[in-house]
Amino acid sequence: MTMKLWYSPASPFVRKVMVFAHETGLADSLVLVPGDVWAADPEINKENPLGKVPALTSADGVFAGSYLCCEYLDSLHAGPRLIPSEPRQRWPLLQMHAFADGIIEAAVASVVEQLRRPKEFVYQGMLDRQRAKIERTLDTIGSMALPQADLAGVTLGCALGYLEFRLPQLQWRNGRTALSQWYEAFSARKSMQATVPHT
Ligand SMILES: N[C@@H](CCC(=O)N[C@@H](CS)C(=O)NCC(=O)O)C(=O)O
Repeated sequence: MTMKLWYSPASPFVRKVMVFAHETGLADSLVLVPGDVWAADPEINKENPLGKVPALTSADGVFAGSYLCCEYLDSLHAGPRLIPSEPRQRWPLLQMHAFADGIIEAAVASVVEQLRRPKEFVYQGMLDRQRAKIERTLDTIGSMALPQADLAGVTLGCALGYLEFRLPQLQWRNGRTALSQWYEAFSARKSMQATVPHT
């Protein structure tokens, strides 16, 4: 059974779904459909009214947003769940996922502010606010148990990869040795190597 993944090569949320698909052995079931979310009338709007990538068009319907896409993919494979249901595993994992996902949100907001707005409308106060969120959350994550290759690990890997790709000036690794070592190991995984972002 193939599914359509509405896709953009630079989107960290799309990468999250693709890495998740690799980790669950489902990558070959995905057909990547470029979704130009910044075009005037993108095709994607017909299937995802939010006009955002990622969205997954499947036999069971269209799933919008990276979390739901991953949750759906997790229901399709026979291996260990990457989003476990057992409460002692589930809640810490979802807490880490929320922090890592929030870093992606803040980073994407900064990039949109810088790349999509006319220069005269770029608001430095907004950029500073997003940067502070990213710094605080990285420090919080650094004090937590770092994840395995589950939903939380996949999301954290994509978040850190996106910071390096789009916001290298943040130098997120400075003073964060353990997190940096975790990322080195995680980004060497096949799933991450197969999904390196590009413009
Ligand atoms: N919460 C969503 C966020 C998705 C998102 O913001 N995608 C961006 C690309 S990285 C997008 O499509 N932006 C277009 C827009 O906001 O109109 C998710 O987890 O997938």
